[in-house]
Amino acid sequence: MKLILEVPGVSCSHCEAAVKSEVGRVVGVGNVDVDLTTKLVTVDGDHLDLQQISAAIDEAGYEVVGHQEVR
Ligand SMILES: [Cu+2]
Repeated sequence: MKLILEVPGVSCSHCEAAVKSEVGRVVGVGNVDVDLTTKLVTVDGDHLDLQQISAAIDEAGYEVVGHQEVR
């Protein structure tokens, strides 16, 4: 499955690295893509937990303002 999260706070490669690092530690996460233009974080993996992923993004210092799940 895939989770697409709206994270308006990401603005540069440092933000991208911070988000990828924190989200990458969440169980089940395979790939993490951060689009700095659209401000969308796309997470691929198995049995992804939205709460855990949101918490990881929060931990990195950013806020999730919306999400979409693609199966
Ligand atoms: Cu930045």
